[in-house]
Amino acid sequence: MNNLSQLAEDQYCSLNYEHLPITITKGKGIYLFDDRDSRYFDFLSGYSVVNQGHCHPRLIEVAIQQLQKLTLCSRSFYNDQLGLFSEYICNLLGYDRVLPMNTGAEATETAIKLARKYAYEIKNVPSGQAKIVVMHNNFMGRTMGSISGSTDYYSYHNFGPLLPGFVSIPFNDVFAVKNLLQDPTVCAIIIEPIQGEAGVFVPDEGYLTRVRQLCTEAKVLMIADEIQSGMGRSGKFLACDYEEVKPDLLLLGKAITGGVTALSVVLGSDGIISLLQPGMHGSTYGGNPLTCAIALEAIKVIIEEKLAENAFKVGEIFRDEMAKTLNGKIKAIRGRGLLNAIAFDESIDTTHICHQLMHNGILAKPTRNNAVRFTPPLIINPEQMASAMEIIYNVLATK
Ligand code: IF1
Repeated sequence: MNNLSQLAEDQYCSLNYEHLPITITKGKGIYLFDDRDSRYFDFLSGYSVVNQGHCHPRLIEVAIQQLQKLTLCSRSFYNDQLGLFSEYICNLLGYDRVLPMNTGAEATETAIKLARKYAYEIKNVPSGQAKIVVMHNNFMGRTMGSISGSTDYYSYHNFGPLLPGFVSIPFNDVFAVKNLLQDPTVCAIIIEPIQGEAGVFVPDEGYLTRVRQLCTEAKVLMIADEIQSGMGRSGKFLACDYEEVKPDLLLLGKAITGGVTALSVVLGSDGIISLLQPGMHGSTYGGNPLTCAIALEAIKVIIEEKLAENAFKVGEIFRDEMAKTLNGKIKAIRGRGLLNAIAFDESIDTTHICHQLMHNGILAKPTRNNAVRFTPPLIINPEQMASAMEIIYNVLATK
């Protein structure tokens, strides 16, 4: 039955999303509630945004306090939150500077601009010839630079002319990286340490280390897009932490504010981030005091509540238990921490699976390559995961 808000959304809002037929009215912790007050396990987390759980009390409290003081004043002036946030995140992750934007795509665009500045002003690449290496099946966002590096037809089709200067290679292929980095016009490589939308692909052990070494040798910027895999989602604070690899530019977004406001950041050395001087880059909302106050608290929640550690532990339970259900329909269980996906045989309709899961109290969404992502908030405990897995098992067993 369509309710009034669904009808209004269908009639007046853009049609660029496929919905499950459900109207969400409330979120709390690992649960979402619909307009009939039915409760669901949220196994999407807003696409890995509410890692801290929906409406985490510490985040709501900080937001309320800041809302009553100052929400935004532009970066034409200092504000009393941006410096505190900047110092905290730079010291936490070992970078000199942070450039605040709003969406992940804006962080990607900022990284592309920094990479090209680096090419022409530091690496001496001839003007206009800078190349950026991207991965097949990447997802960097929906803006023109982001989709110009995409290999997904629906992401770039009929949006031309696209930005030139992107070369795509297979993910998890060291030789492809080695070969391409021989080209002196290559200035950067953008890589998701775990490919999320592609279907949750974890690279071979040592791959990130080799990419780091090759980038260092070729003076190419290693840019890690941890917008989805970061903030504890992978079972470490950053997915790069599994190999203790430090990228030259680190992109974060999504869960950096736990879903309360929008914030993305680009972290890097002073020498790179300072390539953008006044008048070269900016954003109306970038670095606003409301989102900085919330982000500072959101990161502290992940650390103090040991959410990455919990994701590591509960994620292992999920993969181990679901692997026991491996049957003809399930091709693979992939992931790290609580960034997991079940890949199905091509004969299985993953959209139908997600509808069945919804009717049984679990909200999840498909990824590319006929998989369903299972990404609950990182606060989920083993008992709650066991209850959710029983539902997933029963739905999959009947398919
Ligand atoms: C949609 C996907 C996930 C991202 C990575 C940058 C961005 C994203 C690794 C851009 C954003 C979102 C976008 C949203 C759905 C969701 C998504 F299915 F699109 F691919 F999570 F897998 N890098 N991913 O995952 O960040 O500009 O959205 O803040 O466009 O449908 P954004």
